[in-house]
Amino acid sequence: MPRTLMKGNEVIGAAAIRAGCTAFFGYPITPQTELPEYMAAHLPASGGVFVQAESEVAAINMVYGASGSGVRVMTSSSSPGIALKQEGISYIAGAELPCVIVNVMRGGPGLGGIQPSQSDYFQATRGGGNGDYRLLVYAPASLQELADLVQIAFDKADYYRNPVLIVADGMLGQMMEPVEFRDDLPRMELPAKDWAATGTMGERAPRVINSLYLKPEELEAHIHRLFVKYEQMRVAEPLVETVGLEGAELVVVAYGTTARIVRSAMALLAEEGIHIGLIRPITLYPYPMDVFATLPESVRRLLVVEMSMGQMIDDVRIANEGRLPISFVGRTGGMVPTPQARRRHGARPVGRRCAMTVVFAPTIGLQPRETHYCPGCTHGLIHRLVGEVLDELGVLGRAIGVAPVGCSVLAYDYFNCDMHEAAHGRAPAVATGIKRVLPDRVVFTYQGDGDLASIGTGEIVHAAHRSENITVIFVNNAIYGMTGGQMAPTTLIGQRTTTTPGGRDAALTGYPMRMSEMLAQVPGATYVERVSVHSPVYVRKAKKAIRKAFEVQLAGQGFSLVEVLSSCPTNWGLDPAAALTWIKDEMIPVYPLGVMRTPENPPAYLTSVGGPGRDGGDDAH
Ligand SMILES: Cc1ncc(C[n+]2csc(CCOP(=O)(O)OP(=O)(O)O)c2C)c(N)n1
Ligand code: SF4
Ligand SMILES: [Mg+2]
Repeated sequence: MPRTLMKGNEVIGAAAIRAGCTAFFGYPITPQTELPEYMAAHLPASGGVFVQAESEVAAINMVYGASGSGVRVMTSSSSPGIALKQEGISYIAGAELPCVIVNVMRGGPGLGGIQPSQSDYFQATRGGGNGDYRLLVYAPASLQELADLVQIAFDKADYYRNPVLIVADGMLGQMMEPVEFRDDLPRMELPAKDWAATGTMGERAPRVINSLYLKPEELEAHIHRLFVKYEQMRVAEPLVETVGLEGAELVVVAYGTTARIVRSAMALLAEEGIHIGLIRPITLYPYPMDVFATLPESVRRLLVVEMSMGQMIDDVRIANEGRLPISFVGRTGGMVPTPQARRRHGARPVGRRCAMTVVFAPTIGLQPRETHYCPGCTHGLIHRLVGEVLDELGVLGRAIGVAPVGCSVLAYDYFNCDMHEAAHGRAPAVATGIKRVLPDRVVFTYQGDGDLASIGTGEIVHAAHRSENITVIFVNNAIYGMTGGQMAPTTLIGQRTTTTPGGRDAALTGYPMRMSEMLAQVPGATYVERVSVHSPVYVRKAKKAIRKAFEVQLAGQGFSLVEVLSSCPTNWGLDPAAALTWIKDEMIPVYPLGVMRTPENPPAYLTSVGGPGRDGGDDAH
């Protein structure tokens, strides 16, 4: 095969397809989004299936279903998304299903940042979810190794009937290198998938894909069986690269991107006549313990280098068995060590902020900040409307907002009130917690369409059902803005996005979700209105609706939501003016504007379920 210059995330997709992967289920998250995008563009053409799931939880359970049906299947994500997948990974390991999972790691804990990190080592090597289980974990350091290991991973997964995890990081995912998809990779004799539940077709006894063993002695026997195979892995699978151990007094232990940086440092030191060695684990589980027992006499000290606060160091301690002193150098939070090991604590990631000229008086509902939103984006305008309403209602001091994960993730920088930052989709649950313990505060969420209508559908539906006395500002721009323009549940039929490159096709990806219409059916939803901000007259109407929603909360009447049709010129590929026209011409016909629920006119059917909302003031809960 010729060598091709490719990006890391795309290499993973191409290698998986070569390995016979016919199903991919994912959810957008930086810095791995190019991988699902690659699969969306290439997998269907090679006869496979691609589904952009509504969340990582759904994606990993789609993997469970496809793997249990006997096909080669893959999913990928980045740290917070892999955290969400842990329940499913534990079930997949328990049911002994093969699959390949990719974690393009970024900094944590929590939402963290999007820069490269290695701080999911514990999560990767200690199981990650509940129960006694292990994954085979590969940590490539180059795109060629990534291409090879992805293909090998599918064989290993089938051989051991176990998930195989590949950990990369944002740097490997984003970098470009020449890659050859090799035909001479070591292949394995693989067992038949005589356990797959594909339908008996009346020709065999039923099969069950399961991880439930109610009798403790049966569960123990099952786990013992799993551990026989982990023991086989422990003996057969450790992979390690060593460089320059002979004659070295200092040996560095590093994996993945960090090992590349150490190689550069070694070259720089060699120019000064200093010789150090490198141990680069390629499998993180099983850990290559044996290499530490056979180090040359010259070695006096080990130095562990990681992009974390020191997670692999525990395995090095176990492997070293107290023979040599161990030191540690680590950068964390997305900081990458340099070959010169120079610390540049002052350096900050470059954002998308740009200066704007103030042309009208600001509201005190917002803080005087430069905006990070793209030119022509209407997020900022919607912020202003909310800020003005909070000021005009005189509730700024007791307002508490909840920001989502999306382009408005930095909403806490703008609103001039207390703010919480929530996990992706969870803002209505966070708002519930706040409102229940501080019932006299004015609590609102500000959420995008991916956040509210995809990963967070459960939370918003249940907050409305409970008639939580909160106000939701739902910004529908028909796309995932922040992650670079993937399909959202609200994307229009025919609309091109990076995961629907041929235009959204209802037969494959379903129909645009009309959340306001859905939520207006919920008994506990007291006030629901859809507005737009594509021209000044509509902006005024939008402000009126936002004010009404907060008034409903202040009257203690329960759940209020205003859906605002908003622009994303950047990902729609339109200039700001054309984007506003697109809202009018394309979005409004699909998302008609208007009031769908008010406390004054509850629909007749609600009498049978006890009536909507409540009254009695804003401390009614
Ligand atoms: C658990 C988890 N999964 C995925 C992501 C990546 N992510 C960040 S923002 C976003 C989508 C945002 O789209 P939307 O809610 O429509 O807001 P917009 O950017 O369009 O305003 C996603 C998927 C994440 N941060 N956390
Ligand atoms: S990507 Fe889209 S939604 Fe995000 S700030 Fe830019 S224009 Fe606005
Ligand atoms: Mg959006």
